Amino acid sequence: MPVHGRSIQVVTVNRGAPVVVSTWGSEECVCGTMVLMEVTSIQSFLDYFSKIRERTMRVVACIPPDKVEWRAAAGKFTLGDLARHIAATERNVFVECACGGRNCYAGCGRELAEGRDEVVRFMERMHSESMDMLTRLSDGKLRQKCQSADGTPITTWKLLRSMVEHEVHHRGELYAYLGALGVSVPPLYGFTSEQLREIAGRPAETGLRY
Ligand code: NI
Repeated sequence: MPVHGRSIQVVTVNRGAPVVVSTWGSEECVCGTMVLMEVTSIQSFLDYFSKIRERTMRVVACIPPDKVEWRAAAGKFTLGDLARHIAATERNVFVECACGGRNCYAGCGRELAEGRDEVVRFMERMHSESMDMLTRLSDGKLRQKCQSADGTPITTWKLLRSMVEHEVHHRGELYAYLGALGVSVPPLYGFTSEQLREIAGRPAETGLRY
């Protein structure tokens, strides 16, 4: 049974009974482990998205200036491509479409921003424009249809949800490529795997930083 509300909630099903497990939302479950996320408040989404982007920017800041256009293999995105791609798709695909426009993505090449500092500034500019546009989106609009990248109708909140997954996917590539280059990168939530093991089961002192 779905649980709906203005806030974003996570719901799972335990032997058929819905259980709210956090402030993120689930609409339906087909088994005891599957949880879907529903975005019902633009402000809650923007708060969440801001934190996602902060963690992405921490990784981008680790790209060595002389490795911005390094690529793992022919045909793969360079590190700079990945950063520019996150920003360009955010602004020109996801947010443009969520706000009633059409996909106007024009690639993620170095002509958009050259060098690590310029890439960071490009990302900040795209994100700032995107946040300004999304701030004007009403909660009601989240439930209405817009166009996806290929023009297919999609519910606006589902498109915004996919923007987050898309960013996280490419952030993971940044982590992997930087790791392969031997660059030290920040743990996602401030703890390494070893630290997580060490603190497991201890009384709470400081929470994970979501
Ligand atoms: Ni992509």
